[in-house]
This record gives sequence, structure tokens and C-alpha cells, in this order.
Amino acid sequence: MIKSKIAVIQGDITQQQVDAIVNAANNSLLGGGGVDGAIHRAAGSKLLAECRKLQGCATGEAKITKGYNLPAQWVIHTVGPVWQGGKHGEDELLAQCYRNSLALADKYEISSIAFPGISTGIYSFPIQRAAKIAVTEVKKFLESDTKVEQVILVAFSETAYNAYVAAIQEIVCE
Ligand code: AR6
Repeated sequence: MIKSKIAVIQGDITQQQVDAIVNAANNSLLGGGGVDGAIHRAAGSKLLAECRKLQGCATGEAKITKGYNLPAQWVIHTVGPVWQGGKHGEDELLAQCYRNSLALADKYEISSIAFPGISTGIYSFPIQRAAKIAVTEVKKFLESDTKVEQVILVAFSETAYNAYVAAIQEIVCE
């Protein structure tokens, strides 16, 4: 049951036909490289204009904007932790990114949402460890009372794709 609500795909998150995509942003919310840059390019300059009004975002928190030129109606911006070896609260902060993004999705009655591998690029969080945290938090959330129907974990590389598939096999029962 839960398993059918979680999908893994390899591809570009900006192309996803979902209600909301999640952005792996930085504390300024004013754009950057990686998936953040790709989302801002695809959404157009109105996204940056709306982000300027949000006055940044703390690590582990999430804020929502419209999606503008994206297929997705909403963008949920969250800020993952910078990997510092794993003993500086990185796991918990990454878990908070997923929890807070999903809570916002619920609040906005979003039924489908796609996540990139938050922190697993420029912020260097190891993908296998991040994938387990992502799957654990998504599973917990889908087991709660929510209207979210579909969560897509978007892998950019084959390595990331394999990490998500392995994490789902390990963590989510049939
Ligand atoms: N679609 C899906 N996934 C992508 C895409 C895409 N178009 N592009 C990259 N990825 P990163 P972070 C993957 O570096 O580690 C920005 O400058 C990528 O392979 O985008 O959280 C922000 O402004 C990786 O697995 O985000 C921050 O300063 C994952 O997305 C900083 O980077 C996240 O990689 C945040 O670093």
C-alpha cells in the first residue's frame, strides 16, 4: 500500500508533472547551482522575485512559492545540511527537510510531490545514507493521516537511483 505511493525515477525534476517539486536551496533562497539553478531557470524570473520576499530559510525548514513556468504548480524550498562528517546533526537536519516539506504539502492540499536528493550534490551528503533518511521520512509521513497520494524520489544519476531502490527494499514492506 505505502510502496505504491512511492516512486523512484531517474531524470530532471523540473520536468515532473506533479503538484509540487522540492528545491534543494540555500539559506538565502536567492538561487544557486545544481537543482536550485535548474529550477530557477525553468520557472523564470518571477520565482526569484517571490523568493526575495521570503527572507531566507533556516536549515531543515521549508517555504513554499508558486511554480510559474514549471509544470508543477508549487515549489517547496528546503535547505539541507552541509555534510561535515556526519556527527554535526546532519541526519536529523536532513530528516527535518523531508518532514517540513511534506507538512507544507499537506497544508496546501498537494497530492503529488517530487523530491531531489537534498544535500547530496554540492552539500556532499552521502547518497546511500541520504536515501535511507528520505525513504524513512516519506514512509512515516504516508502512514500518517495525509491526503498526499504520490511521492516521487527523483535521482539524477544511476548511483542515486540504485540507492533509492535499495533503501525502499530495506525500509518499506510490501
Ligand atoms: N533534477 C534532479 N536532480 C538534480 C538536478 C535536476 N535538474 N540537478 C541536480 N540534481 P545540489 P545540495 C541532483 O547540489 O547538495 C545549490 O547551489 C544532484 O545530482 O543541487 O542540497 C543551492 O543553492 C544531487 O543529487 O543541492 C545550495 O547552495 C541533488 O540534486 C546548494 O547547491 C542535490 O544537489 C545545495 O546543495
